[in-house]
Order: sequence, then C-alpha cells, then structure tokens
Amino acid sequence: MLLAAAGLAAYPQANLIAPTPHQISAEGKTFDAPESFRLEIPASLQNSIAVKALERDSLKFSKEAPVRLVMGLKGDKNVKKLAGMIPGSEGYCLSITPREVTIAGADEQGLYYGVQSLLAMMADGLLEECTIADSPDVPFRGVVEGFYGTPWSHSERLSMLEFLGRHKMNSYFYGPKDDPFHRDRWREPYPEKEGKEISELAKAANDRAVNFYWAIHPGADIVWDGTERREIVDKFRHMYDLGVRAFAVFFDDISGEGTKATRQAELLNYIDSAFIAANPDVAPLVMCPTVYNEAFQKSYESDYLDGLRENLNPGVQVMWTGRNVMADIDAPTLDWVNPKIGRKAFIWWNFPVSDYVKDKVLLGPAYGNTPDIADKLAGFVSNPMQYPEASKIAVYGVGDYLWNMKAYEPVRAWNEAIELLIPGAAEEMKLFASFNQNPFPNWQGFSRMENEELKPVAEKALAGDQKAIMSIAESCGKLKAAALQLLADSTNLALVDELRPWLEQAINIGDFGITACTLASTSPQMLQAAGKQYTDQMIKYGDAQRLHIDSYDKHAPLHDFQTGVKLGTTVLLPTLDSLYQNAKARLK
Ligand code: 14T
Repeated sequence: MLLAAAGLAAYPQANLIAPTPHQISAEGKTFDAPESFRLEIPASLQNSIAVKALERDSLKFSKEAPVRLVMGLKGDKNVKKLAGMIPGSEGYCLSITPREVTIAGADEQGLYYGVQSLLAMMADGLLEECTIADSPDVPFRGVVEGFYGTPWSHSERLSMLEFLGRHKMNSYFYGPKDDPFHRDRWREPYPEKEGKEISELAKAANDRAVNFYWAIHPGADIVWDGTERREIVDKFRHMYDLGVRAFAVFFDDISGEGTKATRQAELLNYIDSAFIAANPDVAPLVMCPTVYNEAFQKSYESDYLDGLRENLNPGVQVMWTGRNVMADIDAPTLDWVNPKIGRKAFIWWNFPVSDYVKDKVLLGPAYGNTPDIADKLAGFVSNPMQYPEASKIAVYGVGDYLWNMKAYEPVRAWNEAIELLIPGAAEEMKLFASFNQNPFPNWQGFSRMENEELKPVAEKALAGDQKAIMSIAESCGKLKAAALQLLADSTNLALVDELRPWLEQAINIGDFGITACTLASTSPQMLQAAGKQYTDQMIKYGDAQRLHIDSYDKHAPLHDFQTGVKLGTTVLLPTLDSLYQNAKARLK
C-alpha cells in the first residue's frame, strides 16, 4: 500500500478531489462507477445534508443495487471498520472498493465532505479503489462579500454558495458595502422581497454546509447613547427570523465616535450575551475592528487594540487583514497581531478584491500566504471582486490552501480552477488571465506577478532581437485569438459577460501589438521596396490603434462602478509602446 500526500502521486480519480486531500492510500486501480447504490445509513442521517447533496447531483439509490454505499458518523456501527481512521472536526474517511463505498464522518459536516470527495471522483464516470482520510487545516474557510461596488445578485450568491460547499469551504460573510441594509440604513429591516432572498440564501448555505454570516456595519453614525445596542439586536432578531444563524459586526472604514474600542467592545459584549448566548443555535460572533491591519495601528489610534483586547469577550472572533489593507499573511503577521488582540486572528484577505483598482480584474493565482500558519488562525476568508464568476479562480485556490496548506501549489490550483470554470476555452482563459493579474500601481503598492515568461523576451525585443520581436507579435496574436474565442464560448456565459470589457480591450491591444511588431521588424530593404507611403500608412494605422486603446479605456460600455479597462499594464503594453515609438523614430 502506498501512503502519500495527494498531488505527489498520480491518482487517476482521487486527483479530481479539490481541495487536495491529506491522505490517500491507493494503487491506481480504477473501475466504472456503478449506475446506482444500495444506501445503508442510520435513520437519523437519512435527511442529512450529505444525503441531500447526493440527491442534488442525481445519484441513484436502489434496494437491488449490487454496490453498497455505507454512510455513518464516528461511533455508528455500520462504519466501525473505519473508526480508527476518522480525523478530527469536519473530517471524513472514505473507502472505495468495487463492491462497497463507505463514508465515515467525524460529524455531519465531515460526512458532507466525504460525499463531495466521492462526487468529485465520479465526475467522469470512473471510480478508484482507495482509502482517504481527510480534514481541514483551518476551522473557518471561505469568502467575505465585503467589497465596495455592485453587490452580487441573488443568483450569483446562490452559485457562490454551491461553489463554496463543493470545495469544502464553510463560511460566507454577507457584507457588501453598497447594500443599504448592511451599512447606510443598518437599522432598517429588509423589505419583503430582499428579506425572502436572504432566507433563501441562509437555507441554501445550510444545505451546503456553509455558515451564512450576516454582517452589520453600524459604525458611521453611532453616538453611543444606548439606543444602538437595542437597534442592532432588533435587526439581528429580524435576520434570525429570516433564517440567519451566524452574525458579524464590521467597524472598518469609519471615523469619529464609532471608532472607540472600549465602546465597540461594550456593545459587542452586550450582543454576545443578550443575543448570541441566548440562542444556542447561533455561531460565535465575529467582528471586524476599525484598526484592522498593522499599518493602521502604527499610523493612528495606538491604544485601540489594547482597548479591544482588555474589554472584548474572549469568545468574539476578531478579523485582520495583515500588515496592510492588502497583504499576504505569514507567521510574523500573526505573531504580531494574536497577542495584541488576545486571540487567534480571523483573516480577511483582500484578494482578489479589485475595488481599489476598478479598471482591472485580478485573475491570477492565489499566492503569497505561507504554509506554516494553520495553527495561528481562527479562520480565513477571501474578499473577492464584484465579479463573482471571475473571483472563483482565486477563491478555489484559497479553499485548497486553507484545507491543506502544505500540499498547496498556487499555479496548479489556478489551472484546475480555470479548467473547471470554463471547460470550453480553458487554455484561452489561462492566456487571457495571465495578462490580468497585477493591480500595481495602487495606493498600497500591492503587486502581483504578471507575464513572468514574457519579461525576458520583451527585454530582448527592445534590444532589437528580431526573433524576440516575432515572439511578441505571436503573443499578441494569441491574446487576440484567445479573447475572440472566449467571447464566442458558451460554457460559462456569466464569466464571459463579467470579463467582456477586458476581452474587447485585449483584442485592441493585440491589434496594436501586431502593428507595432510589424513596424519594429521592418528592415531597410523592405522599407525601400515598400516605399515611404507604406510606412506612413502603417504609422497612421498604429497611431489610431493606440489611440483606440486609450479611448476604449475611457469610453467603453462599463459595468457599474467600473472606471476603465486596463490589462497587460506591467509588461505587455509598455513593451509594445516602446517597440512602436522606437520603430516610428527609425522610420519617419
Ligand atoms: F474590513 C476590512 F478588513 C477591509 O478590508 N475593509 C475594506 C474593504 O471593504 C475593501 O474591499 C478593501 C479593499 O479595498 O479594503 C477596505 O477598504 C478600504 C480601505 C482603506 F484603507 C477603503 C479605503 C481605504 F482607504
């Protein structure tokens, strides 16, 4: 028997499981997945979310089926043979033979995850003999819809909840800055239609083993006259009646009265005892502080965190974005903040959020967080873009990282995510995405890699190397072709719609690049043969194409809140601009 971390060996079916399982023991023996299963499960689990998940994916059950599907929780007799192998909280053990599939969960959450692993393995109609033992590295994992901009729509949220559950993330925070009932009009109950949608989200989340946290953002106009605590608890009761069972209070990005740590702590403690503790089916309270990163603490309000630590109930979880608003998380980050807040930080990771660079989309891999921080975290959620489908590229990676840090490979996860999201044009999306990664420049100086492979070629091209110039031209042609292909693809229409402005701009840049490279590679002989008229015309053409990129950036039909359309800003466009200017100077 082979015992190894998945990803290191090629397990034909088990490798389809995402996030990467901790332990797989298998020998690569595959067989056809059965048409139906004979389900053997304790009565108490017959209506569990794990069984519902199997039914949602149209798995068939039949009393006559030759293959048994045995499901149970730790301690149940029917899964006794796996008893010693079930890992801790949210863990599962999955054992597969051609005669029997057994899933033993540490708890109902774990059982649900065992089911997700089975479903992922069967996606292409095959199964593999194996035993898998698996559980997450970090207890709370997922997404915080916490950006400025157009909040996600109801159906987009449903789709995200399904995505989170399938990839073993258990937390979704509802906190879109531009939902009036979250922030500006936090005191008011939701109107009927919106209230009904919240109910549906809470239910969908519950069915997918996701905690639906509803967050309130009351800090901007609070005056600490004693009314606020009643108003917040009233609003939370209203949300509770709609089906919400997890709550958060955000105090970020405010000024004035609302920022006082001791006042905030008093308020939160009141909510904690009067509402959270009074409802045993409600999850522990989470808060986002006003000083939510190291830079803020250093630049002002130096006693804020002391006030919080000394007063806030120990059961309340505290969010943190790291050294900066946008930052990658490592052990020193947590060793700094955890003692300051007197508990393990709950990370709010500001990636792939793009509300601070609204003319760009961030489609690169989720990387930069170190693999040694699992034990220092209470939880970790990603703040995404206002574009939910496009955000799933990074969110998939975050989920993989948080489940199994040591096995996490950012680029592998990125490839997998894109193949899953847009199977009809995955290679095209990878190419396009490689030009849409870097938010730099921005007020925080936060930067991501972009077109690392293109950099050395660009340098050579600028030095006059003809082969390199041709290779840049080829990249431009490929970028344009990929964008056209993506615009025509129908395997993820929502994703293409979100990216449409950037896809159109990619075509423009591709066009200009080909002209720039053509001129840059025009030899004196060719010039003589073609005549000055030809180059004059080519330059007019290139000038117009370049102008069109800027004009599209300014005047294209944009999404709400979008401010322009930029891509390839770090390597490709500067290279094309230099090639073009040099060629023009030479040919004029
Ligand atoms: F709550 C925080 F952890 C947080 O990150 N708050 C906001 C967040 O809603 C936003 O999406 C994110 C990225 O832009 O950064 C925070 O918003 C800011 C932070 C600033 F320092 C907006 C303006 C700022 F000057």
